[in-house]
Amino acid sequence: DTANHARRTAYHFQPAKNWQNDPNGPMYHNGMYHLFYQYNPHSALWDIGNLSWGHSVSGDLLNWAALDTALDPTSPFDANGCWSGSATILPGALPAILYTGIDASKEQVQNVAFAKNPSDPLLREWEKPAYNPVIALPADVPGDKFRDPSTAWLGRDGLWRIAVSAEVDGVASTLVYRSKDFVRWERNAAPLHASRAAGMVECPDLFPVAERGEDGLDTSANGAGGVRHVLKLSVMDTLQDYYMVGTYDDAADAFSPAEPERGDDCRSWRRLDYGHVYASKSFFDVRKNRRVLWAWANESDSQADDVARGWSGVQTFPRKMWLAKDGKQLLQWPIEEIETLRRKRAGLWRGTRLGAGAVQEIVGVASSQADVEVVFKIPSLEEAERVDDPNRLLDPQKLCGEKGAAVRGGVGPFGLLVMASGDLHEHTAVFFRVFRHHDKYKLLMCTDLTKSSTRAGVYKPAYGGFVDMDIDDHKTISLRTLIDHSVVESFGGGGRACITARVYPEHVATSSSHLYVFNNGSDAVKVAKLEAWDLATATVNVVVGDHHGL
Ligand code: DQQ
Repeated sequence: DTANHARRTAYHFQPAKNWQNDPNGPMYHNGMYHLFYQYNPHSALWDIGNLSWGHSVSGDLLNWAALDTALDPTSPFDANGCWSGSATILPGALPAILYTGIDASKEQVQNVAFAKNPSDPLLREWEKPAYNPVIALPADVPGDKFRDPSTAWLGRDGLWRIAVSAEVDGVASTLVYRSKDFVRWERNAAPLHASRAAGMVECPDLFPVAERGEDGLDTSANGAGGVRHVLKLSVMDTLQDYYMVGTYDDAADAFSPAEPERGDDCRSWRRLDYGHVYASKSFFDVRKNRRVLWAWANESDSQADDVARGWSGVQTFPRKMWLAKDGKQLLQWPIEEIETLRRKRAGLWRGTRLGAGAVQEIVGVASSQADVEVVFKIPSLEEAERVDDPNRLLDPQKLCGEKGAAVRGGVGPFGLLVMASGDLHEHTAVFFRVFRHHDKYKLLMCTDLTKSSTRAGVYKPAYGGFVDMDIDDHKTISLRTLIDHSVVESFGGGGRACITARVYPEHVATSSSHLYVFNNGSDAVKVAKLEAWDLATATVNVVVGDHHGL
């Protein structure tokens, strides 16, 4: 029906139909971007035994053409599923994939696959050598807890390394394997990371970042100085992705965290996104010298809805990722290619003042498919809400739940109302709020979904995170929000805090969506600048004759 059709995204990656989850093996090769993804070719639901690698190609990371599945569960070493993995481009421009197979006896093993014809620009066919698995299940790891090989990196000793997730003696571990030829792999005695507390971790990603500047680095870059590393882990317990910046020593294959005080339970590391994304994976884009991140954002309505729609799951919009000047946090930003989709523009340019209770519509853009950039100026922090008990500042999501967009504050809540019905009955609020504990200020960012849909049975939490910046120094806070039918993906403070949410408003069946800027604090704030663009519909795996869009 119309409401269901309206959920389909216009520029966030989706297959034409069916279930997708983790991004797999992203790479740039021979002038083409490749994205593989966990895919169930048979239905809109996840099916433990039926996962294939879907495969799409793109020249610009915006428009995608769907190819046949690259890997299917057809061999003894993956008969029960081709699970997540990564791509590495071997010397001689030979792309290789390492992935987890669920073998005929339902045990997790690591397999290799090579492009059958590396000069085929589309890399359509993949060969799974009969000598697989290349890494059998170790004796000290349970059969269902050994998976998700990372992209490989080369050490100075000329050996390839990969990280693989495993539970070893009840300890969540990120194992390192080394190989000379990509076929015979040997496990290091010491894991790269281990935590007794975290539960099973999945989809490890270890990658270098430059100490200065926004350029990305090849996954094997290290040593020369000016290089730090990031370890990203996905935690099954919370279904969240966490990361730590640090240094990686390839002589000992050891990772030293920049913030050891956060401990080894990665659930107290930094969050990649405070909304709901999981199983992220990055790759080095040599075409534009940047590191690009993909992540899966699942549906938050019901399985019956997924079946009725015929699809489930999207990928976040590709994000460029680099190290902030503080050397501790990553900055994330939508790749610049999105600007080519920008069409009609609307906005506020002349320093509009938003007094207490202001709600101002941004007329001229249809807010279901848009890109919004806004800069707020905070004239004074005088009225910031005082918090005496510092424990109240420990759980930002809880704070966003208690203090939603409708709860009056001092400095904030101010921000955007997106995907709003004309009567504001339905709206998704993306906003900031400043707290003060003694002489320290804390900047909270929230995406409040409680009013996002009038429908029952949809998960409508308020997501939140603190933006790690000195708000009293800057007195300025930026917000970028990408709106795409059922996705609201926001970047606060220049990409310091990201919140991705899925929304299912009902009004879209019968009317268009509106966009507002608001302030529900007692102190006025200023909109230094607000620009909003209608975005064109990209060609994302569409079946010819089935174009939807504006
Ligand atoms: N999804 C894959 C696994 C991975 C999990 C299976 C993470 O390989 O651990 O679809 O979402």
